Amino acid sequence: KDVKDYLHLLDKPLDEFEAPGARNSTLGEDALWHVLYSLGQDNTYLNKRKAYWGLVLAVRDRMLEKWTAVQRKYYANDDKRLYYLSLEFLPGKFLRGNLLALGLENEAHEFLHEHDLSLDEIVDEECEPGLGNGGLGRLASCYMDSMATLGLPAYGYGIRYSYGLFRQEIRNGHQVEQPDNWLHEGSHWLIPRPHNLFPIRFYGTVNEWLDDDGMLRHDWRGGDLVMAMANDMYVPGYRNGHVNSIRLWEARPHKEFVLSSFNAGDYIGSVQEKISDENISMVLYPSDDAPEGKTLRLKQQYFFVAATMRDMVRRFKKLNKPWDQLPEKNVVQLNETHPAIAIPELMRMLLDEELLGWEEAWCICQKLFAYTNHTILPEALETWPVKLIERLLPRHMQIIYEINRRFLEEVRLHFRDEPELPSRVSLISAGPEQRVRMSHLAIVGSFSVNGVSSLHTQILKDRVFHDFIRIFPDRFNNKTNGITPRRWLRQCNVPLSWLLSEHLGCNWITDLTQLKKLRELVDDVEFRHDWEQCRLTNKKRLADYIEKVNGITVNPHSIFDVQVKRFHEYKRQLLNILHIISLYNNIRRNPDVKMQPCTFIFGGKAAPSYQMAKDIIYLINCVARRVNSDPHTRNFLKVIFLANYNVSLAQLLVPATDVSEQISTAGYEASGTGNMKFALNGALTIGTRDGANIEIGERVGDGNIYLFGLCEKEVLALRRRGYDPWEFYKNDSELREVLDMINSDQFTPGDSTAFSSIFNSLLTGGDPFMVLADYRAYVETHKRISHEYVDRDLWIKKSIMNTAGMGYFSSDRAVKEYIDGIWSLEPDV
Ligand code: NBG
Repeated sequence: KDVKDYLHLLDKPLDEFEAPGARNSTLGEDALWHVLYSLGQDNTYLNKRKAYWGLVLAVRDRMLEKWTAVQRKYYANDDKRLYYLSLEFLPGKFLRGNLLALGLENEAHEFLHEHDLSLDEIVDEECEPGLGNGGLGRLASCYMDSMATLGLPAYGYGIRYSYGLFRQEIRNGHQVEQPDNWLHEGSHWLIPRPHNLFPIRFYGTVNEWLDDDGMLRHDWRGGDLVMAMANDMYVPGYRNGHVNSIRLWEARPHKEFVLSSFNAGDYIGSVQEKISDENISMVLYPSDDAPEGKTLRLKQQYFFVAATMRDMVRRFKKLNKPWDQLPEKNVVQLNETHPAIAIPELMRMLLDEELLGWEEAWCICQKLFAYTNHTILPEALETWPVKLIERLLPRHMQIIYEINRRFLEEVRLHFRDEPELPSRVSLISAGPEQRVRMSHLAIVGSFSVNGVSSLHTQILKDRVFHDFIRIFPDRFNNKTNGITPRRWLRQCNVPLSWLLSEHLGCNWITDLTQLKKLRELVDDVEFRHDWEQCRLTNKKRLADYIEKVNGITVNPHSIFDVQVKRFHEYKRQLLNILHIISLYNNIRRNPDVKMQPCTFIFGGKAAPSYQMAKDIIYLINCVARRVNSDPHTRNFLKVIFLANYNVSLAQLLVPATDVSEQISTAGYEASGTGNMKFALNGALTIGTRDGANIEIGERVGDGNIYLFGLCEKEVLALRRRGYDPWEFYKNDSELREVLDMINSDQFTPGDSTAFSSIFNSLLTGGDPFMVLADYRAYVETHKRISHEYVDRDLWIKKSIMNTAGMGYFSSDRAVKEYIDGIWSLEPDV
C-alpha cells in the first residue's frame, strides 16, 4: 500500500485544527515557486535537492504565519512566558516531523509523487543539526516539542554553533573526529534576524558612583564587545496550529557594526580580531557529562545568557509593568548549570542599569529562576576559577561575592552550632585555587531545583546537595524525564504506529497513556502476529543499512541487542563487550551449541580527549573484526559498530531493537532517555537499577524487564567495605579468561599492550565502575534472555507489555509536571 493511502488512519484529522483553504496555494505550488524565486533555479524539472529545499521553504512559510499569530496572541493575552535556556539542542532532522505536525504529509507525498520522487529519498538531503552531545540536548528538544503541542508560551534559547558535535569516522577500529559543517549549504530552517542584535561585553573594569540617594552604584565599562545576533528555529505543535521558536545566538564581530573603530592601518590585525569575535559561537564543546574548563566555554555561556536576558527584558518592558512583576510574567528554566551565570547577569542589569536596590533585585531573581540538575558525577559538577571570572566578568564576580556573603550570613544565623556548614555550602570553594561552584549559585538563586528521575532526585537530596535540603527544604523536587511520542514512535516507527492507530484510534499520539489499552490485546493471536511483523519489517530495514554501510550481513531473525549512547566508563560498554567475548569463547568451545543467533550493535561517540572511552571503542571494533570473520561463530554471533551515532541513526535503530542495554553502574546515570525510546517501541530492557530504569520497571512490570546487578545502596556499601576486583578475577574462570585475552594480542595480533590501559583500570586501577562485580549477574541474565527469546509468544507478549506500560514517559506528561509544579503557566491554544 502507498503511504499516503493510510496516513489519514494514523493521525488526528486535519480539519480539527485548520480550516481547509486557509491558503489558496498548495504546498507543491509553493515549493515550485520557491525553487524559482528563493533559490533562483529552474523549476521546470526537479531533482532531490531542489525538491527538498523548495519543500522546506513552503513548510517554513506555513510555520511563520502561525508563529506570528501566536506571538501576537501572547502579547494580547498578556501571557506569562517560559524561557528554556540550554547550551544544547538536538532536534534531529526537521522535514518529516514538521510535515507531520502541520498535517502536510499527504500533500508532500502527492507533490513528490508527481515528480517521481519520494519523501524517503529527499530527507537524505537534510543535514542533521548536531547542536548537542546526547541526552541533555535531546531532552531539551523533546520538551520544546511538547511545549508547542501543549500550546505553551515558551521560548528555547541557545547558541547557533557553526560546527555541531564532530562527525565520527571509524578508521582501523579507531574513532576519528571530523568537523561537522552542518551549515555548509545554509539552513532554511533557521531564520537569521539581523535586527535582533545585542552587544555583549567581556573583560573591562567596574567603576563606582553615588546616586542621588547616596547609594553606591556600579558601572561596568570598557573591555571587548561582541554582537549577539538572533537566529530562529521553529517548533510546530502537533496539529494544534501552535508554533514556538528556539532562538539561537550567533556571535558577530562588533567591529563590523562600528566602522569608526576599524583600524585601516592594521587591516590584517583588524580582520583577525573580527575572526576571534566570531569564534564564540563557532563550535560546540564535545564533552558530555564532564565540564570543559576553557575560557571560551565560559564566554559561550555568558554570551548566550546575556543576550537572552536582554531579550526577555526587552519584551517585558513593552508591557509597562513594574519590575516586581517580572517573575509573574516570566519564568526561566536553567538546563543544567551551563546558563547559571544568568543569575548574576540579571542582578547586574537590575542593579546597575535599572537602579533597583539589592533586596528588590534579589527577590525578583529568586522568584524567576528554576534549575534542573542532570548529573551527580562529582567531576562533572561545573566550577570556574574565581580569577577567570574576575577577569572576564569583573562585575559578576563582585555580585557573586555579595550573593555569597548574604547567603552565608543567613546560614550562620540559622545553623549556629554547625560551624562547618558555611564552607560546605559556600558558592566559592576554598583551596589553593578558589573556584565558583555553579551548582551552588544555581540552587541559591532559584526557587526550584529538580532532578530528572526518582532515584536521581533522592541522591541529590541524600548526598550531593544534602546540606541545601536543610537550608531550603521546599526547593527540591523531581521531574522524571520524558520523550516525545511524535518523533520516538509516530515518526520513527510507522508500521507500529499504524497498528496502534488501527486498534486504539490515534489519540495516543497526544495522550500516550492510551497505550495501556494494549494490555487487553496481548492474548489476541492475530494482533501478536501483526506486532511481530512490524518488528521484523523494522529489523530488515536496519539489516539493509548495516549491509550497506558496514558491509556485514546480519540475520534479521537474530536477537538485535543494542547499546547506543555516549561512551563513558560509567555507562559500561565494557561490561557488554566482556560478555560478548565470553560468548565467543563458549561457542568456540562447543561448536554444536544450540543457541539463538545474536547481533550485538554498538554506537556512540567518545569525547575527543577521553582516552579510555576511545580505547573501549577500539576494543569493540577489534573484537568485532575477530568475531565476524571467524567461521566457527559467525552464524551465531555478529558484532557491529555503527559509526556517527546521532538522532537520525537512533530513529532507525530504536524500532528495530529487541534488547536494550541500559547497564550503567547503579547511582551514576541520572535518568537516561534512550532507555525510554527503546521500551516504548517494544524492546525489552536489560538494565541496572539505575536512573529511570527503576521507574520503567515499575510501569512495564517486573516480568517484562531484566534488571540485574548491584543497586545504588549496594554499590556504596561495597565501596565502603573495600571493593577488590582481583577477587572476581580469581574466582570466576570465565571472566579471567576474557580479561587475560584483553591483556594479550588476541584481538590485535602482534600488539599485546593495545588494551593494557583497560585491563589495568579494571584490576590494579580498582575498577571504579564495578564492572567485574556485576559481570556474573549480567552474564546469567543474558542466558535467560536468550532462552526466553525463543519462546516467541512469551517474548512478543512482553514486548507489547513494554509499549503498553510506557505512556507515563511521554514528554507531554513531564512538561505538564513542570507547568504545575514549577512554571505556573497557562497553555494558550
Ligand atoms: C544527562 C544524564 C542522563 C539524562 C540526561 C537528560 C548530562 C549532564 N546529563 O542520564 O547523564 O538522561 O542528562 O536529563 O548530560
